[in-house]
Amino acid sequence: MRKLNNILVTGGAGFIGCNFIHVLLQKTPSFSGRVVNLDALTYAGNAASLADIQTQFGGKRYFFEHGDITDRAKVEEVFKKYDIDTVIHFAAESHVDRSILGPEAFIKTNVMGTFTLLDAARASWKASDGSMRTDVLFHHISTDEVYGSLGDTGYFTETTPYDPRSPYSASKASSDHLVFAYHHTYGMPVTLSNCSNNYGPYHFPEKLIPLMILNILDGKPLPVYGDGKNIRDWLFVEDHNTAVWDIVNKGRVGEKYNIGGENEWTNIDLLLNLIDIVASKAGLDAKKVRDTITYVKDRPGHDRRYAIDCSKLKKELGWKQSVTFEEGLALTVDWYLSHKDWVEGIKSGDYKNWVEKNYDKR
Ligand code: NAD
Ligand code: TDX
Repeated sequence: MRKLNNILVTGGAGFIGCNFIHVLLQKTPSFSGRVVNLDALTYAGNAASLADIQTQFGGKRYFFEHGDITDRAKVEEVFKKYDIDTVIHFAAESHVDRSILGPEAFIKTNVMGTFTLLDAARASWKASDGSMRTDVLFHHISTDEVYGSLGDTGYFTETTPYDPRSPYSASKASSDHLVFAYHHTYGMPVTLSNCSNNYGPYHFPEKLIPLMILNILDGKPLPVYGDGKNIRDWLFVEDHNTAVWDIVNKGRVGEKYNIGGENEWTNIDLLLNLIDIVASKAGLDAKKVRDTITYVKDRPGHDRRYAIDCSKLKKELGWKQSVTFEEGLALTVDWYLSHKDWVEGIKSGDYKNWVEKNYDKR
């Protein structure tokens, strides 16, 4: 029986991880355990995203550990200090464009970091007879990008061969292989999920949707890569996280599950839709905003289309999306309009000082 008492969330100060911690601690009454957030607070990590969690649960059910997943001694210390029985591994370098400009950090965090966590878990989860405990779980968060790029038809399934094409997706593919290697070789109980593009609150504004929302509000150009016809499958972040929780609770050990929105959009159609939503909520002239669309040089190796078949997750675990794209985009735009402090903190860079200003007062 899985324990799920002391959960180590890596990368919990990032976009999806911080949403996960909110869902788990504030909206999951069946969970009464502790959450430890191990995060290096890179440029993408924002401790202010968890300020309410710190106030409500800090030192009782929520613990922040500032550290790097490649630091073996730190990872071992965390396993021991909190008696970790479950790992939910979100931490990663996550932006494709950054991986093109500087791949090394992606190899270090996504490959070496995942290896370090797996190996520390293996050492920590040895039973007294030397075998691997079976009441523990390592859940790895991965991406649909490991499967490569689709043409006009077809879907990624769990058996689609890996064909990563960017340094980011290659590093994630590598981490996926390491996770299953630890399962097959050492008997580590693992599950893995490959999800499509997420959107929602706390999304760092280097990614398409938050970047466009903020640029529309600031009257800045809206950069569309290539012909704007690349297709992504979009899923509201809370729906990703309920799927993760279902897999962690009920997923079969040694299995992978695709998670998706079943919601494909070309980038340009998505942007036109977003312009209408933001313009109507912020009182802007949508036509004038459309004039700021600027086609720019394409991303090298830009994958054309991603589309996920998530029927295994739906059939086996009974998960489904709870929010339509229309509802999710409206919620997201409202969130950015009503969280000006969070946005300003990022724009000014002040979010980087949050730890010094707040956590050190504990
Ligand atoms: P993010 O970039 O917003 O957050 C990453 C977090 O990891 C940050 O808090 C950062 O500080 C932390 N981190 C980075 N390197 C670290 C290190 N060496 N040690 C400890 N912490 C470190 O990323 P995200 O969008 O929240 O993505 C989370 C996970 O989900 C990633 O594994 C990503 O590959 C995967 N994923 C993301 C999407 C998406 O649409 N964003 C879709 C599918 C899968
Ligand atoms: O300014 C932009 N203009 C533009 O046309 C940006 C930032 C992006 N794009 C395009 C590129 C993609 O076709 O929009 C699409 C989405 O781009 P991103 O937001 O960078 O996401 P993507 O590259 O699809 O990857 C995301 O989804 C899968 C996450 O960043 C990954 O971490 C996740 O694994």
